[in-house]
Amino acid sequence: MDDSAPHPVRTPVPLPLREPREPGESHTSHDASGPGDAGPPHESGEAAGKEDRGSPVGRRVVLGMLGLGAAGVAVGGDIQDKLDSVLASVSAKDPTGVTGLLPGGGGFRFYSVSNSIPHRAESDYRLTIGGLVDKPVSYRLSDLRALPQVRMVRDVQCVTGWRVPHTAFSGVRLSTLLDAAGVQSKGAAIRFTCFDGVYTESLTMEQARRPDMLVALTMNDKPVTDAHGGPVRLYAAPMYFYKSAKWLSGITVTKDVQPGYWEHYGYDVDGWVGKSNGRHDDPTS
Ligand SMILES: Nc1nc2c(c(=O)[nH]1)N[C@H]1C(S)=C(S)[C@@H](COP(=O)(O)O)O[C@H]1N2
Ligand SMILES: [Mo]
Repeated sequence: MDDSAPHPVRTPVPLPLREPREPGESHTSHDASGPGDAGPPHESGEAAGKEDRGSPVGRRVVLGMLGLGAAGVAVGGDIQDKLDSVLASVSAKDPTGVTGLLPGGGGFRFYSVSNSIPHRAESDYRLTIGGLVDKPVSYRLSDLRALPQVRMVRDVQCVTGWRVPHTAFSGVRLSTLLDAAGVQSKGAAIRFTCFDGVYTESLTMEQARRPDMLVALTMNDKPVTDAHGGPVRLYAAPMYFYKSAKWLSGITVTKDVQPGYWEHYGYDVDGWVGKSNGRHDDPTS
């Protein structure tokens, strides 16, 4: 671990200024993670006032708890459920946002820019499609499950460097939902919103209509967990993983691209793996 590098989440403002990065990862020129420390203000007042914000205690708890989770892998069982509750308690203590290696997650790192792991019961979940469409609609999870499902296996690539090979996602093609909603001619982009109340993402209409853009209901053939953004997350296969908005709750057709959360901090709006953010990773699909 390289402790000499400034740790991105240990800052005096109540928001992660850039994505937390792996221990030891350097902070230099090809830094794709944003324009530096000039972060915009954070709307969630809840996290801001907490005394233990950014304290080392939070970090120790994260590591300790994740270690506990890793032990759980060996015995199998409801590891993901345990992990979700573990991460929930951890993130309550570290409102700058939590990242950690997910035990049993094959190398996935957990990210949430909100100070929690949002949970939505299946029966309460809704995905609304609106904006410049002829037929705005609100889908229940059961409605989404009843639509044609597509399964894809690709690598996942985060812009901070980590990559998880051969990850399966399945769900409904975004294009299927857009067709059903009837996109109006002036609708040229999509804005995604999330029930964490903070995160947003965007795609152009052309990108959104690609066959490898999914509204994902499963990840590695199990329902998307809370930690991974369940019950429904976006899976933008050919793009860096920040495009894959977790806890997806809204799809709004807009006239122009409205840059998403990380894009306000300098990430590329067109987040093609290997062709953006100054990176040269192998394509994921
Ligand atoms: N709602 C929401 N979606 C999000 C994020 C987030 O913080 N909040 N982080 C993004 C980033 S930067 C990454 S790398 C992936 C991480 O997904 P994972 O936690 O399933 O590994 O989610 C993306 N989608
Ligand atoms: Mo990321």
